[in-house]
Order: sequence, then structure tokens, then C-alpha cells
Amino acid sequence: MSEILFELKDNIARLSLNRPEKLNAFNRSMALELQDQLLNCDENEDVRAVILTGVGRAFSAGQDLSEFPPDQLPDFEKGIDENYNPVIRLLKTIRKPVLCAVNGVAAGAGANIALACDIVVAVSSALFVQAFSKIGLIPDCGGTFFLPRLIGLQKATALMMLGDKISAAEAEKMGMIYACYEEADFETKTGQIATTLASLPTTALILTRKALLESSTNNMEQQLELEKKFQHKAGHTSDFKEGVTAFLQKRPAVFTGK
Ligand code: LHQ
Repeated sequence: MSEILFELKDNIARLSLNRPEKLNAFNRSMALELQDQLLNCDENEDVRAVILTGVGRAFSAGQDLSEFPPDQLPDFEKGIDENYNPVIRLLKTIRKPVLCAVNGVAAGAGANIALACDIVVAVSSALFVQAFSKIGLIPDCGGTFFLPRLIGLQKATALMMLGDKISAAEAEKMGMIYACYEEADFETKTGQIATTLASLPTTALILTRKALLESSTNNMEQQLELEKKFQHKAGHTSDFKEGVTAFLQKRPAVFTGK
């Protein structure tokens, strides 16, 4: 059985972490399979949006700690280089928008992989845990980059040092995630967001992600120049032509992602 499930329906790819008996903790093969699936979604022209979620009661408990026998020190640099950092880079370069649907607890690398997605929603029973300090590690998977930018340095420092369990409602309130939904609404609301993402002008969405990411290090002048360059690119897509034509014809636009 595959450790990442792939389904494609209505131009939406659903990638599900599939080690439910381990709370979808990442072993090497699941991390490598996730990379392959993200690459497939990047290349597959039928995919206009991706949902990343988990099977069972958890989103992901992070690194599978049973891969690390106490008497044998793991090669951290190799693990991060080969298993985790490529996932984060792919999430930030994939040419499709990625919605993370956090269906349960998200801990350690599981939490930070979620936060690297474009939009994060969670079921009300989900928990976010920066579990690293509890086992003597530091947050990875880009967590020290993304979390302070989402919720501010003070909150991020406290959550990362203390390892508090944050409910989905609290995560929404502090801006860590976009929205928290009740169990009964979770699938529907997630599907609605993904459907919207899949119907939007894909190139403009991906340039938007890139511009936002660059804004972390650019000054205002650099960012204005970058916006100009990206607007030129977006303005040369068929979707731009369609968007303006549809507006003037007072009809809904039909974007193709081209
Ligand atoms: C697990 C895990 C797990 C194995 C629950 N592994 N079995 C690290 C190192 C190197 C390179 C790169 O990066 C990283 C990144 C990291 O992700 S480090 C952080 C690793 N993750 C954690 O430390 C989280 C550990 N887990 C927990 O804190 C809790 O289990 C959470 C908060 C996730 C869920 O709590 P509960 O809902 O109360 O479930 P539980 O604790 O009872 O766990 C259920 C089972 O899952 C249990 O096994 P058992 O056989 O007793 O039923 C756990 O041992 C197992 N499990 N997380 N990461």
C-alpha cells in the first residue's frame, strides 16, 4: 500500500499521508513518495490545485521517532537534505496552489510542512504542536522561517520553546492558519476552497506566492520592481485576456491556467 494516496477529481489532486497507524509520522519512504507526488502534480496539466491531508485521526506526528533507535545517532543533515527540505522547496515552487487540510494533530515536521502550504485550514479537533523542544531538537522544515512571519516573533518563540499544543481555533485566531471548521463542515469547506483555487488563473496565483515569499527579504523598492516584473508576466497570460473580456461582457470568467 502506498504511503501517499493520490486521487484526481475535477482538476483537484488530493494527496493523503497514509500511515494512520503511526499518526502519519514521516519515515524516509513517505517523505520521498511525497516529493514524487508533488512533482507529478507540478507536471500534470490536469491538476489545477492540490489538497494535502492525512488519513485517519492525525495529519502527521512529524518524524517517525521509531526510525531512530536510541543507541544509534541518525544522520540529521542527510535526513533533512534528502527527506524534508525538498518537500518544503517543492511546496514553494510547485506551479499549482496547495491547500493543506489539517484533519487532526500536526506535530513537529508535520506542523511545519502544513505551514509551508499556500493556504492552511483545519478541523476544529486538530492540534498544532511545535514538538521539537520536547525531544531536544530545534524546529525544522522551514518552521523558524514561516511561523514568526505568520504569528509574530514573540508567539512563535514561545510556541517553539514551550511546545504548547495549540487548538485549530486558537491557530486561526493568531493567524497561523486561514480557517478552522467544525467536523461536519470540514470536507465541504475544504472542497469549496480547492474548487475555487482550481478555477482561478493559476499563473497569477503562483506569481503571487512567489512575490509574497520574496517580500520576506526584499525592501520596498525591490518589491515594487518585482511586482512590475510579475505583473508583466501575469498580463501576458490568456487568463488575463479572459478575465478582462469576461468582466467587460459581464459574465463569469473561465480560466484555463494558461
Ligand atoms: C509516534 C510518533 C512519532 C513514532 C506518535 N513517531 N510514533 C526530526 C529529526 C531528524 C530530522 C528531521 O526532522 C525531524 C523533525 C521532527 O518532526 S522532530 C519531532 C517528531 N515528532 C514528535 O516529537 C511528536 C511525538 N508525538 C507526540 O507528541 C504525540 O504523539 C502527538 C502530540 C503527535 C499525538 O498525541 P496523542 O494524540 O496523545 O497520541 P499518542 O501520543 O498516544 O500517540 C499514538 C501512537 O502514535 C503512540 O504509539 P502506541 O503504540 O503507544 O499507540 C505513539 O508512540 C505513536 N507516535 N508520534 N513522531
